[in-house]
Amino acid sequence: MKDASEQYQRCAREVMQRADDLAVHTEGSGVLTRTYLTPMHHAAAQQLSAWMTEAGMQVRRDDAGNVIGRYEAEAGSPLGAPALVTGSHFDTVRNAGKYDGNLGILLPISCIAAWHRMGKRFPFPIEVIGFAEEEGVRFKATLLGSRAIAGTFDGKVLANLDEHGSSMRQVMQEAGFNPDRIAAAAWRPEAVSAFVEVHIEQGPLLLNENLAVGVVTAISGATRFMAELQGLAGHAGTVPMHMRRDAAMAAAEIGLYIEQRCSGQPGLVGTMGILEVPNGAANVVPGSARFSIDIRAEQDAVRIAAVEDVVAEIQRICSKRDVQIELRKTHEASSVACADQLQTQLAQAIASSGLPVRHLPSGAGHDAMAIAAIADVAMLFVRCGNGGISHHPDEIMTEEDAATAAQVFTRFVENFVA
Ligand code: HGY
Ligand code: MN
Ligand code: MN
Repeated sequence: MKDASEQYQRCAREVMQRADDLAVHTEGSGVLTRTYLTPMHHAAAQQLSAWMTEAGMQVRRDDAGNVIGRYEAEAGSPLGAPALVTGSHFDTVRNAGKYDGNLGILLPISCIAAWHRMGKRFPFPIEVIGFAEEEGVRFKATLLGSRAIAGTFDGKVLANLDEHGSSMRQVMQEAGFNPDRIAAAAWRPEAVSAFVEVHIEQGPLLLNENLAVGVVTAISGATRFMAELQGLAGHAGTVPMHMRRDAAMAAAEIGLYIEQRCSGQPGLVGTMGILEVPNGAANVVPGSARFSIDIRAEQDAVRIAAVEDVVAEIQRICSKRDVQIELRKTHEASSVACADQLQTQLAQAIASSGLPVRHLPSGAGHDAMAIAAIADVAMLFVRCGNGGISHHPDEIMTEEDAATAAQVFTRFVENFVA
């Protein structure tokens, strides 16, 4: 037991140090921002690839930019046996925390490095995937890496432009990837026995209940839009209020409706994360505005009803204010239930580590949602500190909880039954 706990402590130290090491690959000075296929994103991919190689894995990249490490099965295992797959994303939101996504790649790499040092292998191969893009920040398209693996990548997004006017296709080609080969990069369902993702909770529940880890029951579905409003600019001092076609006020009224419509129903949330007046000025009535909408719920019917009401109200507000709107859906993912038999195995791994077992839903979206198209999925949540804050530089976790997660992940793999 002592040796094992030393193994987990060593793993945890390595994970925490590497989270810091990976955070230096950022576009922002003094903040962590790493968006899809930037030079910093490539540097992070190189670093992950090096750590995977050190851990005894064969490493490859697919044409979506995913970094994939394979830890072969023990000698004598049947050739072509399906793999236990794990991983998470290494892109980030703007001004992000260090652990969202990255933990789910670093922790399995360090556990495999320990097994490699011990010469320990399993009767099945293990694949660790660093998904290249999950957040949808640069090209307003999400889960690109996991959709490519799942065979659900929508080629239409290749035409999406970033803020500099570069298309995803162009950026991929400049990076040496062939977007027309993404479809061929999709994995066959029979190649995967299960997918388990380790991820920080990004919320306060485990912290409030003083629990280090939890088993995810389901991942909330989400619907996201970008909206461009076009009213009429005018002089702030001379245009009477009743004659205005103020795009910012239309956006504000819409935002307040979203807040009101998404309040009061457990698990339903609505967010206007982007709200901008392009080239605004204090003495000009805003002629244009743009904003995002993100609506989520554990039950798809609840989310779909809220989305329908919000879209209808947007049309009413814009027509009342004589403001034109272009509303573009940028993301839609149904809620995904985690496989019961994998939840049971994670729960057993937690219980056998002497810890209470807590099941909880995920309000955040994850790569597991996309991989669910080809395999049973499960998620192990790890406690966040600072009130559970995430998508923020104050996102924290402890080395002790990383050691606990390493122990639970190890026990899960050691006892894994497909
Ligand atoms: O938005 C999400 O839920 C995830 O962090 N991409
Ligand atoms: Mn995130
Ligand atoms: Mn994430």
